[in-house]
Amino acid sequence: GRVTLGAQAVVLRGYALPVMDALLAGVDTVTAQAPFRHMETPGGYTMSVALTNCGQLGWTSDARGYRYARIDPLSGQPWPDMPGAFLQLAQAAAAEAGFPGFEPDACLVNRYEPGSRLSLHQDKNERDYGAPIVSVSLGMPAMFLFGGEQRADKASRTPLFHGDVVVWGGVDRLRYHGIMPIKDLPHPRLGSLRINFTIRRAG
Ligand code: MD5
Ligand code: FE
Repeated sequence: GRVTLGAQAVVLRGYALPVMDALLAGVDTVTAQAPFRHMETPGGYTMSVALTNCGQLGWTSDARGYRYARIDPLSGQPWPDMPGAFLQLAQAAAAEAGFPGFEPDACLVNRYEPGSRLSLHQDKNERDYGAPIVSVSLGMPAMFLFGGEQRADKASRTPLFHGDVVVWGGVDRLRYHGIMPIKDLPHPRLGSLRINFTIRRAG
């Protein structure tokens, strides 16, 4: 099924399920080379979500700010390659949602434990807002908050489940969004974890 979040934002329910084994193998390959870690925010907090990246560019945060970088600050090495299954799924989902020709160069992988949350924010570190962002949810469910272009705009709530893919672009690309604190509803395959990866064109 398809759930409309905005004029150019759509949830494709269960779209990733047919390739789930390849996606989970991809997460394992990436995290073996670039482990999940809790980054510091410029404001001095430690993020409750742990993250890593794959692809040419990786999103990082530290006391100096948020940015995309070619080198993993933990290993001093380039981020792992983006698994082919991530790229193929993202390009198919983007085309399905009206964004043909998506050429991503970055993938941010988030790991949530019970209680982890992501407060309302905009994704503004990418160079070109013309490209969509494709998000893939694995494991425990989450309540996604989707607001407007101003932080104070009222946010709607949509649950995201294992295998759901969401595509955002165009007029919805700069809307505030976040994830409510995750409830402990263990998943048969991932246990008490939620993993979300977002495939982007950052550079
Ligand atoms: C997550 N991740 O589930 C969330 C939501 C992030 C992030 O927000 O920045 O890693 S994925 C939904 C998302 C991603 C990018 C843009 C928009 C939504 N959006 O414009 O609404 O870990
Ligand atoms: Fe975001």
